[in-house]
Amino acid sequence: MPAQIGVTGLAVMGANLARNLARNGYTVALHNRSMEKTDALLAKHGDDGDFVRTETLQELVDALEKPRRVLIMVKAGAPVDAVVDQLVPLLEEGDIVIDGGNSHFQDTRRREAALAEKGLHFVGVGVSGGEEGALNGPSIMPGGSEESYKALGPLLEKISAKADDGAPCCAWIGTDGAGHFVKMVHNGIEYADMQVIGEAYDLLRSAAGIEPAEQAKIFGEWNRGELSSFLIEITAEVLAHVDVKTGKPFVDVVVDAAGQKGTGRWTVQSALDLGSPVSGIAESVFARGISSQTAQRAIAQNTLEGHKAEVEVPEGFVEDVRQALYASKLISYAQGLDMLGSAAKEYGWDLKLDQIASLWRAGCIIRADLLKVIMEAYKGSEAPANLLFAPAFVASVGKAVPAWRRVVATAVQLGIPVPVFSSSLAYYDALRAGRLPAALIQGQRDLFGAHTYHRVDAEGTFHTLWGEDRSEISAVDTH
Ligand code: NBP
Repeated sequence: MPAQIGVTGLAVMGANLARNLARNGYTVALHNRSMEKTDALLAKHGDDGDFVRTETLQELVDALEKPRRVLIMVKAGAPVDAVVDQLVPLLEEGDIVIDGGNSHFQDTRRREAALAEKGLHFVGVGVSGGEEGALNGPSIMPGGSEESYKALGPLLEKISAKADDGAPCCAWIGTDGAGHFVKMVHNGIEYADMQVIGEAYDLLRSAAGIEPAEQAKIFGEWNRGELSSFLIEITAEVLAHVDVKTGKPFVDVVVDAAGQKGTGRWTVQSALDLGSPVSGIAESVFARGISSQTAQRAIAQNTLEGHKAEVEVPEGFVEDVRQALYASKLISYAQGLDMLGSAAKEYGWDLKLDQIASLWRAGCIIRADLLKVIMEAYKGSEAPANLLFAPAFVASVGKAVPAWRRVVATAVQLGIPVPVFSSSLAYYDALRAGRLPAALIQGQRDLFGAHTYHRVDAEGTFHTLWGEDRSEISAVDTH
């Protein structure tokens, strides 16, 4: 029987997705550049289902039913181009090439356009959930043509995670690179979500002196309320973990320099291109950057003055931190979803934010109870212009604001860095400010560069003749 799908690239993600497909009843043709991974997979997990072993891409292509579906799971970047270049001459019109790796969405757009010219579908698919998710049900974000989704969607939906209501965490996102874009922003939100949890931990430890084992209980408790999420759950587990070698809390024996593979950075770079203010996500990427500047940090510890204020940690601090965490986390989601709105306009995608929130409800790293509420907020024709304007969040974030301000003020006075707590609060305040100092900036720009400005009391574009008579104003013809 011909295989229904082929997988090339059988490192951890490819192997687990292939096993997931086979466990769900599909015949899967296997291929890897070098044979070791193919044979290791078959030796260890050949019983998972129906696999076809192939040694070359030609054999892989020959093993597939038509239209062929070939899932590429190799390292993002040049390896994807190398595999696509080898595959394309072997395929026929209507075949579907799927890239399930973490490719940059602009690469996906380029590849999609190139393959479309040859009558082939190229589908960039965002897959979240790590190796565990790939095996047992990831959250899947496919882009590409709507037509290709008809042939591919049923397989992907079958192997995806299922939300509480049974809905698959997989849906067609939009054309060309939309799937990879949404996955990238998912990862940006993930960065911010992890950083705000880190800031909450740091505050509880450095300001309130709560040790990791005790904090594990606090995070466990928080996981039963509105913060309930995968990341809070694993935080409790990490904080409870004791290092076997030293008997110390695990977090105390780990070097405090956070790594990154680049999708957070891509989110911020893309946000800058779009003019989208994802300040919390950006601060979370920068926070990892600062943490890794270990040499400078070592000098700074003995050189830079802190001048910490003598302040008492306010009563109810733990609950204050919980509320500040909730509000900051929500801002990260609001900023990420707002960025999706901007991208939809820029790249011509019809992104459905309720659907995107829906398929993040299970399988992926940012899965959280909150996503149900976010999904509801975007349902219907009257979607809010910003997540924060949804009535449920106007109320819940509004309630958290006093605690949020106390926490940020305490952190600043004690010299505890809280870049995402504080920048998220600044974003919230900037959105609601009646007047921003942007008016002054426009004045500066007009003075040094004749960049012009708009007036609050008249239509049109203006430039002031700066110099001796600074009162002189001229209307500028912009046409
Ligand atoms: P890796 O990203 O480590 O890639 C290893 C695979 O790429 C191997 O099968 C290797 O073949 C193949 N490969 C390379 Br490298 N260069 C190649 C080339 N020029 N031609 C053909 N094959 C080539 O694998 P992974 O960790 O399974 O991740 C796969 C994709 O999924 C990546 O894009 C990753 O970012 C993404 N992703 C990973 C995770 C995760 O948790 N790891 C989560 C979500 C997404 P070889 O065996 O012959 O060297």
